[in-house]
Parts: sequence; C-alpha cells; structure tokens
Amino acid sequence: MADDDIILADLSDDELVLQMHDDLYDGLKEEIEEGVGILLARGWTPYHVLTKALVAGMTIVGADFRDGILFVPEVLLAANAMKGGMAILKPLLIATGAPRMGKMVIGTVKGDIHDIGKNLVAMMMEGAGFEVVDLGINNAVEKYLEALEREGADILGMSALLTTTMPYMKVVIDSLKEKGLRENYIVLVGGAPLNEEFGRAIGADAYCRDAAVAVETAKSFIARKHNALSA
Ligand code: B1M
Repeated sequence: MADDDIILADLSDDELVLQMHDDLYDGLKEEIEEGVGILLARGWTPYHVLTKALVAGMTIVGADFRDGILFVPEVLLAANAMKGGMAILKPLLIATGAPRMGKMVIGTVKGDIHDIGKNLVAMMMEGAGFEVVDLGINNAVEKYLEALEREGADILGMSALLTTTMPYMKVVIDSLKEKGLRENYIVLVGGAPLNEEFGRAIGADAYCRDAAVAVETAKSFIARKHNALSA
C-alpha cells in the first residue's frame, strides 16, 4: 500500500507509533502532527507520545545519520517534523499554576546548533514548575554569564551534542569559578555524547541523561539549596 493510502486514525496504537517513526524519518511534519493528535485523543499522556513516538523515532534517524544513510538535509526535515509534534505537546507538558520551583537559564553551547534535546528539557522543566530562560543555540560564555546575572537564576543548564563542542562547557564553568560565581548556581549539563564522568571532570553539579532526569535532578538540588538556607 502506498503511504498516501494509509489512514493514520485506522491504525492500532502500535502500528501508529511505527508509522510515526517512518513519517519522522521521512520528515513528514503534517503526518507527525496528526499522529500526535490521534495518540492524545486516545488517552496517551503527552510524555508518552513524546518519548515513544517522537524521541524513539529520532533515535532511528540518528543511527542512520551516523551510518551515512541519511544526510543533513534529510535530518533537518526530520527535526522539523519533530518540532511540529513538540509544538503540540508543549502547552500540555507545561502545567498551569504549578508552584514556582526556581529559575533556569539554558542554552546550547558555542559552535553547536542542535536544539531539540535542549528544547525538550526546557519544556519539561517548565512543566515541572520551573521558570526557564532559553538562550537558544551557539552560546558564548558571556551570554550565559549575562543571562544568569540578569535573570537571578538558580540553575545553569548547558547542552552539547558534539564531541567537539562539549569541552566548551568547562570554559563556562571555569569562567564562573574565576569570577567567584560558581557557588551561586546549580550547573546541570546534558547531551548525547556526555556521561557522568565527563560532568564530574568539568566541575558540573550533575550530568542529566534525559529531560526527565534533568527535572528530577533540578528538583533535588533546589530542595537541598532551600534546606541549606533554612538550616
Ligand atoms: Co547532528 N550530529 N550534526 N544534526 N545530529 C549528531 C549529534 C550525531 C551524533 C549524528 C551521528 O553521527 N550519529 C553527530 C555528532 C558526532 C559526534 O560529535 N561524535 C552529529 C553531527 C556530526 C552533526 C554535524 C557536524 C553534521 C555535518 O554538518 N556534517 C552538524 C553539526 C552542526 C553544528 O552543531 N555545528 C550536525 C547538524 C545537525 C542538524 C542541523 C541536521 C540536526 C539538528 C537540528 C536541530 O537540533 N534543530 C542534527 C540532528 C537532528 C542530529 C541527531 C540525528 C539527533 C539529535 C536530536 O535531536 N536527538 C544526532 C544523532 C543522535 O543524537 N542520536 C546528531 C533527539 C533529542 C531528544 O536527544 O539531543 O540527545 P538529545 O537530548 C536528550 C538528552 O541528551 C538530554 O535530554 C534530551 C531529551 O531527553 N539533554 C539534556 C540534551 N541536552 C540537555 C541539557 C541538559 C540536560 C539534558 O541541561 C540540563
């Protein structure tokens, strides 16, 4: 059957999720948006739609990009389709009236233009009641420092997806240290090529494997900070 003939609403949940992985791979934004709407209407939580349909689909794209089966233009289309789905989920993930947990400044580091994971973290943090200031991509150290001070932030979040850009996180942390500001902020880092050891080595407070871990980690550090202040 040709793709044109597939009626997404007629598919079972499992079939639809597989079809969405294909549609993401093919960069079909409208189909992804439709699929997201169908799963939500069937009672899926926004978080499950995000992880099972979108993030899992992007993992397949990533593997074929790595193996030279997909190239930048195709991956850009896939990323665009993913963003279409994320735009629908964003307001649903962002709880209304959640108590203010703290403020995070987040951005992708200098030299790096990957923003999907960072956007997901920002969304999930907002959903958990954090105020988030998103600096976007390609951030030099000065941009982080200015924003942290201007916003009176509690948390600095940095994202890097390239092995060549992840060392820049250390430049930012070292700069905070040099200015005597390091202890003022909880520094969380994330991105596919990082790991806990790297996080420790550059002097971050924690490495966060994914957006859900970022939320839990931020919550526990904020709770510790409040406890320390009230002791
Ligand atoms: Co790029 N890319 N890319 N890419 N890209 C990767 C990262 C790569 C692993 C692909 C591969 O070879 N398999 C590879 C890096 C290899 C390496 O460094 N070892 C790579 C490369 C090489 C490149 C270029 C150099 C390609 C080229 O031009 N020849 C180029 C670099 C451009 C630049 O940045 N200067 C490039 C370009 C692009 C596109 C523009 C085409 C596009 C980005 C579009 C966009 O973001 N708007 C793109 C994409 C989409 C990818 C892959 C396929 C997918 C990334 C993604 O969005 N994943 C990626 C392959 C991969 O990672 N498997 C790849 C989905 C996202 C939800 O996951 O970002 O990991 P992730 O975020 C997770 C966690 O990591 C964590 O939580 C998120 C949600 O759970 N997390 C954080 C992330 N940031 C966090 C911050 C936190 C906490 C947690 O702060 C507290």
